[in-house]
Amino acid sequence: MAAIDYIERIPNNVNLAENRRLLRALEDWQPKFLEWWHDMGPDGYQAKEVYLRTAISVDARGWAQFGYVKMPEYRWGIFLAEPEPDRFVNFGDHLGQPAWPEVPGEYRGTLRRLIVTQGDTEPASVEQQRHLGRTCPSLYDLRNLFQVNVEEGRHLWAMVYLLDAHFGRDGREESEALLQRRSGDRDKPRILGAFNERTPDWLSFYMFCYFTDRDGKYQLASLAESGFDPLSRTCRFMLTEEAHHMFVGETGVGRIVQRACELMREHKTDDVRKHGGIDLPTIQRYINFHCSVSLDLFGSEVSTNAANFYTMGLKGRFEETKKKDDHRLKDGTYPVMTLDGDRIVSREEPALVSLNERLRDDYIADCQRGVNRWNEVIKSHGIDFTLTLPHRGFRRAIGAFAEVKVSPDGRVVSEAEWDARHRDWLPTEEDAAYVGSLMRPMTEPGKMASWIASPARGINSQPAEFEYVRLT
Ligand code: BYC
Repeated sequence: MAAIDYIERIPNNVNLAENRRLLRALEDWQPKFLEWWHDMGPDGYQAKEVYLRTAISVDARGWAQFGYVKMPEYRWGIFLAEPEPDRFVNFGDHLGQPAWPEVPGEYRGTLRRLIVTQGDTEPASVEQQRHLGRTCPSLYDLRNLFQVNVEEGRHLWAMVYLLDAHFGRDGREESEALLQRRSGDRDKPRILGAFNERTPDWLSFYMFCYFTDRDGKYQLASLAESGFDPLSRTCRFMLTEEAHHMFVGETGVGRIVQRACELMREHKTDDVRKHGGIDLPTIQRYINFHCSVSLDLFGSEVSTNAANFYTMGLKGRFEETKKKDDHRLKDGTYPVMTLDGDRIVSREEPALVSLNERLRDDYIADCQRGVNRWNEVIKSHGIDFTLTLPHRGFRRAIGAFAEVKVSPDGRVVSEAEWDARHRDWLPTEEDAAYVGSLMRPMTEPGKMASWIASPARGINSQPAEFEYVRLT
């Protein structure tokens, strides 16, 4: 077999050619990554040409190149956002010190854990989505799925770069372990709950991109504030890609909502299932599920871990540097929703330990904005129905609400009420079976499955009938 030119093969702005030690580590890891991609990446399309964007630089005016690529030949690159000259640690005990180009020895373990937790989500999502290609609603959607998948692969590369470049042998072992855990596996599961759930159909996929990738946005934005400069720069560039994933989620759900509304108008009925659509109450139940799973990803409301990450200068708040306060948070408080018997109340907690909840608040406000846009679609069809986010206490497995049952409108309910009502609140087996029955591939260029409206515009301004994936 011809030798692979890794310097050519791995586009990068980290001087890979001059860092022989790192290059060797990545040369060793890359075939294992490809083996994992082959076994756990998109099923059935590895040999097809897909119209993908590839990151080739970090230039804000044009970092992406579009073209047909077979996924295993995708050029997974390593990019850090341009360094900010004279950057400082902007929060915590080291506030005002120069940002760290290397890992501070005393924080090595904590930092490694954060990077591994972030890195673990990336291959997990590819595993969760690997079978979806076979039931794509259009070539446009198929291409978007694969774009998301290859970029999650690139985000894994980004974290592996940090581990290999800055954590020596431990880092290399963690890089291998990232390829060994498996989403949903009983013996070697992925680290965080949401990444062990199934993504059985395309409605779930869009919900995942909307809700779970948005957790990615908020976690990456907090890590982008890190005093460890390579992590900050890596996350800043990852955020530019993350935006497309959330776009796929928001417009995907939006197009399903739109199609439901069109069918409701056309057939003068709420029962769009008869006409091959996905009804709004089912969409609401999927929202309830995916939002609650994603809310768990922020950790406990009151967390000493979060306080430590902040005090150490490793993980900041969303838009930390824009906030006008002391950036140490030793004295302030923050209102946290919690339980008081069977009532949900707001309680002032020390600001430092409340950082997970604060980030969750930023996230919920962002989630609501997209839901408002879906509701505009419903309203524009003259339909009286409002999609809502479930209460933050609904169906939680992590934090203060994990012990109780909370309704989507925020009441602590009895086991009996939960048992009687949860089928109204969460996707049922019938919902899953019905949505599953719609999952038949539509691969004619420009055509859409019955349950989803066409996108407003093509990728990279391509026309509607563009052949995003060449199947022959
Ligand atoms: N599932 O004080 P606590 C993305 C653990 S998504 C399972 O409550 P902490 C993406 C926790 O690890 C973004 N375990 O929470 C999206 C801890 O364990 P240890 C991913 C959980 O530590 C779509 C214990 O419970 N990035 O990029 O303050 C596609 C008590 O912890 C969960 C990150 O998450 C859970 N949901 O915060 C592709 C950023 N929640 O240490 C990609 C890095 C908590 O006692 N991670 N636990 O053994 C972090 O910042 C923090 O680890 C967390 C948890 C925010 C996740």
